[in-house]
Amino acid sequence: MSKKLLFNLFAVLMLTSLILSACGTPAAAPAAAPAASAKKEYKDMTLCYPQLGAESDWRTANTASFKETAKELGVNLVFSDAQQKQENQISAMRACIQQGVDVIALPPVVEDGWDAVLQEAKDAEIPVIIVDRSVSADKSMYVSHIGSDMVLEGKKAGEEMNKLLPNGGNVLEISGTTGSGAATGRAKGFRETLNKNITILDSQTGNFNPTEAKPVAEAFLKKYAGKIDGFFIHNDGMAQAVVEAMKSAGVKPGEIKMVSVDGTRGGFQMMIDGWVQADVECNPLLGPQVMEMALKLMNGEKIDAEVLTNETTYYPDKAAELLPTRKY
Ligand code: GYE
Repeated sequence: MSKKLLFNLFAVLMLTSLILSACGTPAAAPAAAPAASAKKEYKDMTLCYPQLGAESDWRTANTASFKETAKELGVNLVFSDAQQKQENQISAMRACIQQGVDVIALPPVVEDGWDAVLQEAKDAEIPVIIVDRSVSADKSMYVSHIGSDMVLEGKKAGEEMNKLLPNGGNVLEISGTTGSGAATGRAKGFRETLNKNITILDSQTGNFNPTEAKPVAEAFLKKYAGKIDGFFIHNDGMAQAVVEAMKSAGVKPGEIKMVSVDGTRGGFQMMIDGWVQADVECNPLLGPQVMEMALKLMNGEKIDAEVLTNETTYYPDKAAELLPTRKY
């Protein structure tokens, strides 16, 4: 071998080792491949859903949506029912953090009081998606909120009442759970939209629950007998309780106008029977969307910080035709 050839060979060897050391060891390249192929799938997901309770048909449909979707996709769902108590939701969340779930989806019963447990989830690096009602905690404490625009729902209800009582009148409100984003938002939007010639005579909570709303409705019908032109009821289940109370008090369908929220089958039936004149839709079927968001988070993908559900208002004219198509 000539001296020149030897020198050239040496130069090539040096250059190659230089390039290799600059790029890292050759073993580094194949090491990246398993990471890319380890994209998480639904079957790898453990999702915590500390449901707030079972107070309404809306809630039952919401629970079913999560359970059915999890089953279909093969997601391991850690489900619990807090029976409307925030402390139960918080302990369920803590158990999920302990267990090391992948994602927590939280439907908060009320808006305030979540900071500590949200911080604990953050410290454990478990992302939280707020579902349905909102929280008052800082936006940095959770990844996203998906649900309805409750203020908008209240505004829609106010517009319907304005149309139903063009000459003004007196209305009564039975609101949802005190301190919940759903009740606060609906009450706010309603007041912002209501015409000046309509007076809210009284407002009491029925906790989104028909059993609790019934005595409130009975007391209202007694106390304000002959003075009531309209009812704004924060959900269909409580509106059904109002119908029962009106029947007992001898009020005929449509004599007192009623605007309700949710758009459940019960709501559609009340429209068919002439008791409810407008039902503002609120969609509980959030399971598929939430699980899609959770999977994205598990794969390090970005998701929107606020996802609002698209909703409409239903009226008696189409109620009979639409009732068989309703899923909840
Ligand atoms: O309207 C009511 C339920 O938070 C939007 O909660 C939800 C409300 C819904 O109990 O029926």
